[in-house]
Amino acid sequence: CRNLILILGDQLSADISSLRQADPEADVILMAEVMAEATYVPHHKKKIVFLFSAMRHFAQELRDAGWTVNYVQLDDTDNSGSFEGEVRRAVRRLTPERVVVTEPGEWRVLENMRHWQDDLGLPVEIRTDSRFFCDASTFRGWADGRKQLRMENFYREMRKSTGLLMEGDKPAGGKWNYDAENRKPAKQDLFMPEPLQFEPDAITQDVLNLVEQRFESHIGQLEPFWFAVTRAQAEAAFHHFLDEALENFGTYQDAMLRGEKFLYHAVISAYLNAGLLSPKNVCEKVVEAYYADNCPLNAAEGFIRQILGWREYVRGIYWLKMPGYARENALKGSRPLPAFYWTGETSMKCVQEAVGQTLEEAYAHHIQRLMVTGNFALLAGVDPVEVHEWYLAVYADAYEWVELPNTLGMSQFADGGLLASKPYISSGNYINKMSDYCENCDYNVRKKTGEGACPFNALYWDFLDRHADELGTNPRLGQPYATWRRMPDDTKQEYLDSAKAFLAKLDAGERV
Ligand code: DLZ
Repeated sequence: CRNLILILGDQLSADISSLRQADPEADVILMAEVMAEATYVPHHKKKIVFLFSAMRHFAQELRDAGWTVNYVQLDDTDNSGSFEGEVRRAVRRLTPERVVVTEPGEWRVLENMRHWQDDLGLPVEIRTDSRFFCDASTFRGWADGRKQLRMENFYREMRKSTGLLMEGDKPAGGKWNYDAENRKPAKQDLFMPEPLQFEPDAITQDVLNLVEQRFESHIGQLEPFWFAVTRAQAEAAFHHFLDEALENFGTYQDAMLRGEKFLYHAVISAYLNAGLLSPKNVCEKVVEAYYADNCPLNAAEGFIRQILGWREYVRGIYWLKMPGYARENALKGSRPLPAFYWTGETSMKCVQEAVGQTLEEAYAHHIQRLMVTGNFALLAGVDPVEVHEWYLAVYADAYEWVELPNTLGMSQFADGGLLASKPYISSGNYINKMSDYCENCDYNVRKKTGEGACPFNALYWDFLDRHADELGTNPRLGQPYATWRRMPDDTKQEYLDSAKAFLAKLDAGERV
């Protein structure tokens, strides 16, 4: 063939740049399920099923559109187990003039790809991924010479350059940010929407069987499996969100409720990140909904901020700072990740719920990730690399480019404040305010120290005390540090003793 076009598992978009100017008569597409990608962290079973099934459906759509697709299944006898091995085999088989690929989302894969041209002895063209609003070099241009790389500034630039939710040169409604309206707790509601769910078809059923056999040791519940696995299904799921949940998405985006895994969230991140949905398209649809009076501005702006602002910003940071970024550990976290992150076996109701639904669905929403599991790991001084690898493994939407800055930077403050202007920490009080977890917990959120007290309470003050050197002058922590300094010594000591006793139990592997 002329060009061998490699399409990776998170490039399932018909307009992917590797297919530009391609010719179905002369070019061959290669897609491969490979063990290296399925195991570089032990991905959740549901995540692997989602991706393999979505890949197989995408290959089928390409064939229906007239393309020749060489699709390598995980259990094909000659499967070499890696991208490089599969490209090498395809080059032998098809003797192409050149290999074409869209840049991968992860630094690890790009590093490997850079050797292919020499190793294979033929041209390897790596193209920019045009599915994003902002490519790596544009981000670098924005970042150049700035002392601080704040998301808010980047986001405003992106609003101006795309015109999304802009009225002339002014933001819709006159303000850039409606976050203050987006922090309400929610109540249990019989009419809470659910994400649209899909029955597994024969292709998905095959993959379910494969994953059950080959990835037995990986965590996570395989069934019920209900994710969208095609673009059409993902679009239907997104339209369902527009109709049913967007209206309340903003107001309750930080709320948490027992047994409510999704609340008013869109639950489209796995689809977006695999390429089944287009970020540009979903943003345009939300802006349309706002101007058609189908949702309030705080919902539309909150949504746009996540996709146009935050998602693009973390990708920019990732490519700006890798590979060193993955090794940063500003607060020197060193504790192993507690075993309950893999089992959900803890008496802390909030953690039990967040981890429990993660094991079931390969999904938790951002406040569960940030203020429950992330908050706990940060307060307990867990090694940020272990925290990072956990998030990368367990969430269906997690690829390193998006997950690493979110975990290591935003959640664990391991980059020393590049992403976040303060660490995202809280005592039990915040969790109690935003959820109904605490009223159903074995621990007492109102009890500050000692037996039966919510562990987040003592851990919070212990964290601040432990990191006074690094964080004591942070202006955004002025208030808590002032409170801490004013506390009588014996009160302080009670907090520190309480935290110490809890961490000793944790380290001894006892149930906490
Ligand atoms: C995440 C993942 C998994 C589990 N398996 C595969 C695979 O077998 N084949 C594939 O092409 N892609 C897979 N992926 C997604 C890749 O890890 C992802 O494309 C790269 O890390 C670049 O972001």
